[in-house]
Amino acid sequence: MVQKNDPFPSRLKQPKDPFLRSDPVVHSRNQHRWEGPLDEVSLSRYERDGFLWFEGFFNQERMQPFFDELLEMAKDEKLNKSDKVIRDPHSGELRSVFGMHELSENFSRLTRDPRILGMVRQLLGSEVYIHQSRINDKFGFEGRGFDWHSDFETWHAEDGMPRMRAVSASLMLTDNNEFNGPLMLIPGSHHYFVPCVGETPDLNWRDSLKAQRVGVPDRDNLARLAERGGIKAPKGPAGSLLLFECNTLHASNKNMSPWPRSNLFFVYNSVENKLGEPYAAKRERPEHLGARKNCAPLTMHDDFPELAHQG
Ligand code: 6CS
Ligand code: FE
Repeated sequence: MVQKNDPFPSRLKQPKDPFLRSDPVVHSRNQHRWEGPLDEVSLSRYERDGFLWFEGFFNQERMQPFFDELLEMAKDEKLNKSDKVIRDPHSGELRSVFGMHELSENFSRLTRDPRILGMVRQLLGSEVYIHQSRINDKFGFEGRGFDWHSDFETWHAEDGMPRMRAVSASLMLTDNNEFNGPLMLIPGSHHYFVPCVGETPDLNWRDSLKAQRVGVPDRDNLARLAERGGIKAPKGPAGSLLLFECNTLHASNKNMSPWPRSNLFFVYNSVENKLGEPYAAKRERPEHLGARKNCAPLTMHDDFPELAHQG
């Protein structure tokens, strides 16, 4: 199942050492590098760390309707029966909802926000489309964590994403603080591809979205990368935004606080990096996990043109 000449071999029988990536981190070339909202300081920080944090990117009030819509969705019987909704096997609470931008016009518009889309196009150096969208929800006292992983490792192995040319925009729908299981990242880890041991089970996604078992780097390599880069957990109010490169290692803890932690993720992929055959899985995953049909380039949509340049 593992392909020959795969530039990013993973799900292997034997361990293989991590190696430096060959793909650029910022894909816009030459003078195009500066065509977009990000200045050189931000671009080089993104290259160095593999993520950018924007505290209070949107007003808190702007996020509330999205959180309310999520609570409505949680009650939607039909949606709940579909495999777009992932529930925690222990508590039965909502863990993830996939395909948000196709379920709701409001979320769809948000993916096309000019400021976000402008940055994403600048980083990926092309037109972009949504590869996957989801909300990861951690209810108070319950919401469980996510083990360390690179999203790209999964998207390459299980979805056939050819290169490292995607970026996740994570918008905080609730405050993220040190108690409610904020996302943790290893700065600089995106420079290395860490091949993982363990064959992909058939229909792996049915389990992996509840608790990931394959595609998790071994502890020695995690320790080495964390020793070098440290671990960061950006925290801030609802409306804050995290942009992170598809190969940046990340994880999160259980929510031990009474407060919910809901984060929205839009994964943007370059139109020049569309999915092929999975590199290390028997079959393709469903459309809501890795888009193959709905890959038209996104066009900007401004919800608040009258507020332009005022946040
Ligand atoms: O399998 C996936 O595509 C998803 N799973 C995890 C744990 N992170 C990224 C991605 O959304
Ligand atoms: Fe992830």
